[in-house]
Amino acid sequence: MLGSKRRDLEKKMEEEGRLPPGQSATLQFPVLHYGRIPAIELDDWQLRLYGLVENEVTLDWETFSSLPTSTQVVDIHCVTRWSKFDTEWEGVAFTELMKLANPKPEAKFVIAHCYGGYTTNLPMEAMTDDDVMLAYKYDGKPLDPEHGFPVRTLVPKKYFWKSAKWVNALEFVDEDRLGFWERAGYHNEADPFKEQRFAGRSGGGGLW
Ligand SMILES: Nc1nc2c(c(=O)[nH]1)N[C@H]1C(S)=C(S)[C@@H](COP(=O)(O)O)O[C@H]1N2
Ligand SMILES: [Mo]
Repeated sequence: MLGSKRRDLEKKMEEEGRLPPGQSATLQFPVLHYGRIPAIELDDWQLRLYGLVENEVTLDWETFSSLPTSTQVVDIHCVTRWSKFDTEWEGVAFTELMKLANPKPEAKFVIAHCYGGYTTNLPMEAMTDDDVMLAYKYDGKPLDPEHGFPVRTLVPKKYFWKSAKWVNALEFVDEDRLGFWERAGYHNEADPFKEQRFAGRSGGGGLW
């Protein structure tokens, strides 16, 4: 049964230290976002790298999808308390894009901008981690529209709201600027293992 499969997985992940506090395992792939799913044509799609960079660049699909890719298997953790294990993604490493844009030394934060207006912010150190990518395949197939087609950021060490679906720009800035959920009171650092769900609160407490 699904229920016992789920619980067995959860137990195993807990034993392996892969289940963050306050999280439950899911075998599904829940869909969460604010607003509607944008309809994006590959012919119109663009990714802009701008702000404090030596080289401002705008990539079209053809150019972006010919960049070297990497594949990785990671666990993802949503602040609404589900964790999904061993998810497989393919895409372009953030560090690969840095080679094109060449951020200036003053660039300390990165703001991801999305079709539909969603934003999320992260420090450069978090973005340059070797598991951060602009993912365009999940489980060997193009992303589904509801999961961010054609491209999303993937920052697996943070709660999943920091992984921006339908991304269309990365802005490099010197001072931090809160994104959509961060302005609404979510924790700016968002480390699931420290249970950084909400600002001004280190533990899980309250709202959920
Ligand atoms: N553009 C955009 N990206 C987004 C969101 C959003 O509302 N808009 N929601 C975030 C949140 S809160 C979560 S939990 C994940 C959910 O990703 P999924 O629907 O692929 O599971 O997307 C994140 N990325
Ligand atoms: Mo979320």
